[in-house]
Amino acid sequence: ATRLDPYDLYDIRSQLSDEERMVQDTVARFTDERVLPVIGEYFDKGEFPHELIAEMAELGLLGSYFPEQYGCAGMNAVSYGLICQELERGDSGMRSFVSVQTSLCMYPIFAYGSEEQRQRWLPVMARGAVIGCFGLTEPHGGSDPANMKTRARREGGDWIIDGAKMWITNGGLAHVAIVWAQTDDGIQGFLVERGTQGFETRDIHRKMSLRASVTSALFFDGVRVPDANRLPGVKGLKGPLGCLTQARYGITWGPIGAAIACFHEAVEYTRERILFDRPVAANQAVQLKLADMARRITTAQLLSLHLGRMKDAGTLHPTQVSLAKWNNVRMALDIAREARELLGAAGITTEHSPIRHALNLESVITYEGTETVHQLVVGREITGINAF
Ligand code: TGC
Ligand code: FAD
Repeated sequence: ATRLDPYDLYDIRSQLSDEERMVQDTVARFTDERVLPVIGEYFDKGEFPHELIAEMAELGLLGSYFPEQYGCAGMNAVSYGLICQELERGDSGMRSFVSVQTSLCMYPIFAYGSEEQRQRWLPVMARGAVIGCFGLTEPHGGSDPANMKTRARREGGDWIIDGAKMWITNGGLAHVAIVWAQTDDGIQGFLVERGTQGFETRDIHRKMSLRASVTSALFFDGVRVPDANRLPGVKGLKGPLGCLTQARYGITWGPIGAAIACFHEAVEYTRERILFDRPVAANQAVQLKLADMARRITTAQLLSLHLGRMKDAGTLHPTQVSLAKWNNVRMALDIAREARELLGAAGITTEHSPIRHALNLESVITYEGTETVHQLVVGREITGINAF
């Protein structure tokens, strides 16, 4: 029998269209040639590789699934997933950048913005000329965004925003922040441009996770924005939660890439390292671990592909996204830790990827809804009882 691809045991690639395969190959090449040679160093320095933004834009990776009339590539949901997977095979920070720009910033403008807002922002954001950030989480607790303290009050034709947001990806880089604030009419979204008086950002340092990504706090002290900067199409928590469904869908794919990177290193390393006169991979105890990694990666791949087909068919339910976010991030975090262990001492430096991925995935399992939040969403669906 022919040998299977160890990183795609179910030949899931055969289920992709030619266009989807082309997207995957293009992003894979970008990761191999542009990200992998430098990312360990960026992680060590605690910096985001800014110079790659223009290249990602050139490849159509920013806002990939919005229509061409807004300067975007008009790709489907499965292609967006493959972009996330191949970027996160490089580093979760690269995928985070694209998740935030695409699903948390361009999506609300596309879905809830006016036609003028779409025309003004989407093409420049697709080009990477304008970077966005998404401010939902507040310092007192991110899991319960309904308890929002940031407020926007009407003053004539303007709005005055007061409050703070915490742990905001791209905050310090962003030209524009999508800020969710409580109003007399429920939660609403506002576009706040850098340089607006009373709006400050401060980057968060000493992170041991997502070091190659900018994470910041946002402060709003009497920030005045015109009503034209309010997203008119949505009111209530379903606005930001609707964006999260888009981003979380991509996050079901991303960690598959991180897991494949770790699995790959574990296989190579244990095949080559000779101990007790035989390759480490010749031991049953080691093969059990590698086989188990392959099992979990394959299951995650099938979940995400099925989810993507449902998203393209328009039948996706947010609870289905929660189940896959939970499963796939947990899968990747466990595999990264196990791969680190199989590399022995070599696994503790960023010369190899598993510890970097494991540290990054500690954020991924917390952001976009902690693992517990997603478990409780699934539990509520099953029982009909809200346990939050
Ligand atoms: P509930 O009050 O029942 O619902 C409010 C309204 O929202 C609707 N809805 C959703 N819509 C779309 N997608 C979803 N996932 C939705 N979940 C709920 C719902 O139908 C309702 O609509 P309506 O019309 O009836 O008003 O809210 P809930 O009880 O479902 O929410 C509770 C809970 C805990 C699930 C929710 O608050 C939650 O998800 N908390 C976690 C918050 C979170 O994930 N924050 C992430 C911040 S952004 C981030 O982390 C970016 S990291 C990016 C990166 O670097 O990659
Ligand atoms: P908390 O909500 O305080 O939770 C603390 C603990 O309590 C968790 O273990 C949680 O699971 C548990 N818990 C909470 N409620 C319950 C319950 N009912 N039952 C049992 N356990 C419970 N946010 C943004 O808005 N935009 C961003 O761009 C963004 N980027 C981020 C980037 C990074 C690197 C990180 C780490 C976070 C980012 N976040 C962002 C914030 C992220 O969404 C929050 O960290 C997350 O929602 C959890 O909120 P919290 O950290 O305040 O934890």
